[in-house]
Amino acid sequence: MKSLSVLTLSILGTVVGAVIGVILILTRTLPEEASAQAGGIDDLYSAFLWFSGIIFGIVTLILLVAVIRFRARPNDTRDGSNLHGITWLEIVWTVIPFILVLAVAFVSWNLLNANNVSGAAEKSGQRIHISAYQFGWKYTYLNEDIGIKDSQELVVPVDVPIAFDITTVDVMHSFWVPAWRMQMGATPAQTNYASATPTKIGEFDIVCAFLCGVGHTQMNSAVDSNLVSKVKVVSQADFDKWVAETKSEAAAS
Ligand SMILES: [Cu+2]
Repeated sequence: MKSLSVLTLSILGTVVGAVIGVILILTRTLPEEASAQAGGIDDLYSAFLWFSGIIFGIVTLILLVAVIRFRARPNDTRDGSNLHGITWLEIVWTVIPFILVLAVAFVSWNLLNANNVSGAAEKSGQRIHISAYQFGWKYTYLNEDIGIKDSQELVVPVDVPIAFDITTVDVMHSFWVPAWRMQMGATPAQTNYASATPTKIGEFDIVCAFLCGVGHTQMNSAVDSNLVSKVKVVSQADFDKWVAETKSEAAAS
């Protein structure tokens, strides 16, 4: 026990933590990946989990050994030694976390940038405006050839980049499609932007991720009794059909 140095403990902690990280990654539960951007987000999430596991391992191991090894023995009523600042140690424990946080910010920024397909959507995809309200969502299709206004339903073609702009008519909401790993806040008096390229045909949940009032849970399509519908990802042919039908319905009413 006496021969255990901080370095040995750190190496041991790294090994233990790496194993904990792998267990966390293997046992994590995430929704299915249904957009071109989801894979990158999940990989980054795994990397952070693994890294957190390592830090957890090092800290916990050193803590445990310190508690056991330096505990007060029975009848030992002396005060502990009075330590003043150790400058080099304080610099180390400030600089290391600072570098780690910067690194996390840098890789996250890079990935979010790479995941931004707004430019491609403007050129050859769909542009959709989401208006959030207490308690639901309205969708307006901005491409001129579509022109659907205030739809209660979000239907999008598969494998097409989509640029969303998001506003709210009342309080803060947050538009979240977990399967796309896409979430964007709706902020009063401001327009926010998000984008995604759906890669799977099907219906996926839409969730409001900000507590926005008593009806907050009504903005979650995963709750069966709710009126809010899931996002429908369909083939281009089915999308064209839906657009034609919705337009003729609007014209008839
Ligand atoms: Cu909401």
